[in-house]
Amino acid sequence: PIEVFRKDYQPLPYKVDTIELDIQLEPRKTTITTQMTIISSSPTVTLDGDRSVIELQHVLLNGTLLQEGTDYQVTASELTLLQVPLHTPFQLTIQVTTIPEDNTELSGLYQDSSGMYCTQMEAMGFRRFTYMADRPDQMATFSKVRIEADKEQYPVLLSNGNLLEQGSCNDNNNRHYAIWQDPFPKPTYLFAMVAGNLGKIQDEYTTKSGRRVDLQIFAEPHQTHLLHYAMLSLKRAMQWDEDRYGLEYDLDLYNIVAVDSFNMGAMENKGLNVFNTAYVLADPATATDTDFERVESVIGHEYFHNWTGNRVTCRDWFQLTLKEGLTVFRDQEFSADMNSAAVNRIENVRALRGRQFAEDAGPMAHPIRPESYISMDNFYTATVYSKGAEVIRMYQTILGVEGFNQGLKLYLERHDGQAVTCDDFLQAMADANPDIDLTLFRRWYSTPGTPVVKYRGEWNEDGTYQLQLEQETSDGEPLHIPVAVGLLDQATGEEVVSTQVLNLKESQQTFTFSDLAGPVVPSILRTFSAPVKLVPLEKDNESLALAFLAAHDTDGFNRWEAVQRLYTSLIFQHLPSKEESSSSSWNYVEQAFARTLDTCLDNSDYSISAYVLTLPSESTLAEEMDMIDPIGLHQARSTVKQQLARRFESVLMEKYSALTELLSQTKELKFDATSIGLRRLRNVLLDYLCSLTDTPEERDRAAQLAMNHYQAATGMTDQMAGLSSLVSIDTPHRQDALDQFYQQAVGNSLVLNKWFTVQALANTPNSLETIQQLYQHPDFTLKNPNRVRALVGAFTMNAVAFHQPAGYQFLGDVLLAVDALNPQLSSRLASPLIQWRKYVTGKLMKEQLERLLAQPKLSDDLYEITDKLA
Ligand code: BAL
Ligand code: ZN
Repeated sequence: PIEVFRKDYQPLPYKVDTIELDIQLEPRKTTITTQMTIISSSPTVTLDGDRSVIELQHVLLNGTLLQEGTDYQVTASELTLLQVPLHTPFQLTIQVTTIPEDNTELSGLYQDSSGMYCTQMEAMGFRRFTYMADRPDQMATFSKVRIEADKEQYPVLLSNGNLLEQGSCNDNNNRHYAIWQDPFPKPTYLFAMVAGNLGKIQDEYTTKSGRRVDLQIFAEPHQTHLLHYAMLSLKRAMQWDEDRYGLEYDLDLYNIVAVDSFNMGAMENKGLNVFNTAYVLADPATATDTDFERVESVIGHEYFHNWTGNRVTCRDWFQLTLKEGLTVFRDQEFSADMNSAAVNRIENVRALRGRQFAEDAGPMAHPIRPESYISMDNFYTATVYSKGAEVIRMYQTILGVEGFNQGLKLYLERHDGQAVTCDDFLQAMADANPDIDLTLFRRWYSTPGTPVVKYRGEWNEDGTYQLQLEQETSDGEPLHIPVAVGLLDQATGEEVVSTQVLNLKESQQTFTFSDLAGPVVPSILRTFSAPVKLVPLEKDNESLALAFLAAHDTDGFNRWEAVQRLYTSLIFQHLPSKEESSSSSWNYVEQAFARTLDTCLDNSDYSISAYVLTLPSESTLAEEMDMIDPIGLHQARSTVKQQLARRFESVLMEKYSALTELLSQTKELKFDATSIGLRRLRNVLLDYLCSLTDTPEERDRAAQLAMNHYQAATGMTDQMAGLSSLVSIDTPHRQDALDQFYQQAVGNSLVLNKWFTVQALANTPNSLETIQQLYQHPDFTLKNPNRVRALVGAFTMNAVAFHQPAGYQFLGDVLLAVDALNPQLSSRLASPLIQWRKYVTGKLMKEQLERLLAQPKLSDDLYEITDKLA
């Protein structure tokens, strides 16, 4: 495997100006003819092409057939033209053939399980389609894309841009063609084509400058009724980008296609987004509230890429966060505006801590702008995406919303139509805000690891409060960290200093607040103003301060955070290695829990209450431990959950019933923030109540409650909540419900995925056996990434099933099987193993990695992440 370094970037010595493609689709032999105009300052021109999937037929230069050996050479990954005209444009024609049916990597041109043809070119799929300069700084105009296929099997033929022409083929009446043209020059990774038997829904949107845009969303014909929420989300996203940033859509047509077999969530190809069905199909009967929220955010995300990604793209793949961090930030802001900002922030921080912090602490830790890669596919990570979005958010925190918006405007104006770098982004932000020094901020792009910020406060009788902040980073050098702080009066709980942003730029800095009437309690890192870990320098009164913040903080995020910290400390006291727990920890948790539960119906922040009542996830907790005992951690968390359930059983039941009553008042299932919040809260209460299963009577009660919840459910959210509780209880209802759910899932791949997942996550002693049986189920297939993630991905999150010798062995077996088909998928699934060093069972996990490394045919993707054993 070859490692590529950021420092080695070189511009191409030639430019491909225009590209014409002719694609003759046949499952066993598709022929692709490319004509391009090139101008070169070098006598040799090297194009990328993957000989394992494409077969070169011929090469013509200005119409003359070239000879292999004398005129060009082909290796496994390149085609080199040995003598081309210098400084004058020439025409190159290349014909290749490929077998889409055999392309199980789902990169390049492939066939989905329904038989539809589709493409996925990011990051380096185009070289699996034909020979080309397959890199993002090479932007060409795709002036003509002609797709030809069987008329009956593939009535819909799509590509980027505008449809110029379509019709029957003169020489064969069974075949038809379509010709597309994209006026915007683009890199190869944004090219797409689709051919299939598809249904669609359509609508239109008029931009604020009056452009009428036709909107079409395609799916398999029996799925089109599931596309309406995506359409609504698309129109909202178009409107929001105009309102918030003044950005309008730039073509007359916006197409989206839903594909069942897809490695990523979705893809922002210019004018033709391709979506994983999981992020576009949704209706109340088949999708949960979380699914609906994801559809809205991913539709938004891909739409927002049209400016941040497509109009201005990346110079090289090391700059991926330039478009991804920025676009995730934009989709987060969109979701916050459409729903609740506080809820959205909590959800995003939960996700960041659960995944990105672990990445930053593991062997694949990398800065948001990586320095090297073997397989770029391995760097579509939580670090590049989610931490990248946090870095963008910090610009906004430091510069203010107005300053940030000016910077973004300048960036897009200055670089429209270009492929640029993260440095160019920072420069635009700096130039638009000359009064603010961003010199040190640049280090966020090159520093891996999660910084730790430590604090200590001191109240002085002269009415001042001194807050001492220290930072620890992976390289020992300081970062520019915006720390949002407010102060609360210790006696009254009132906020006496509202949120201010402190610019922490040194290893240690002290900030002084004056004119205070009395002692204060600080609320630090409000709304999670930087992606850091916050810890007190003195632990003595930490719990007391957290309990105070849990009760009084005006910042909703930090109130939630304070309760999470209290839970964490209590759970850690229940680890097998700890001898005793302190009663004060329990008292603080009990008070915070009681207060939240008592008032949870008093205002409409139901989602916030739900999240405050939810214990931190095992992955978030694990992130705070030097050495992880996964089973001990699982048990400690379960113990605290049960203690809370037992202590508050009657109030939990009372609120559960009140929520049932409230929800039953609206006949129609609604998806606004309030209705989602009501369901979310009720399902958290259900989860607590169903954790009480120690005696046969308790088990019966829990099973009955879960079964009733499941059967009375009016939508998928409640159905899944009931079923999730039920599958972890030893009761005959369990299999009945699973069988019933399976019947309901027949014919709907996404619902069937849920059936697999709910069982893979079940908290039962024999869950591994169940999972292994499901792996043999006729509906299980390694060819559909969603199905694999639904079973195997979920399995790795089930501590009891996964963290045992047979569990590691099973994952090793699966990885070998998946790697032979789809390396992008195998390398993703392997990520739980690579954290082996932090686990008490690490030796066993490492053995599986060694086993993989000993395989002669391991993919580069899997090799890169497993080869970190030393
Ligand atoms: N560009 C890959 C998919 C996405 O992040 O939108
Ligand atoms: Zn993206």
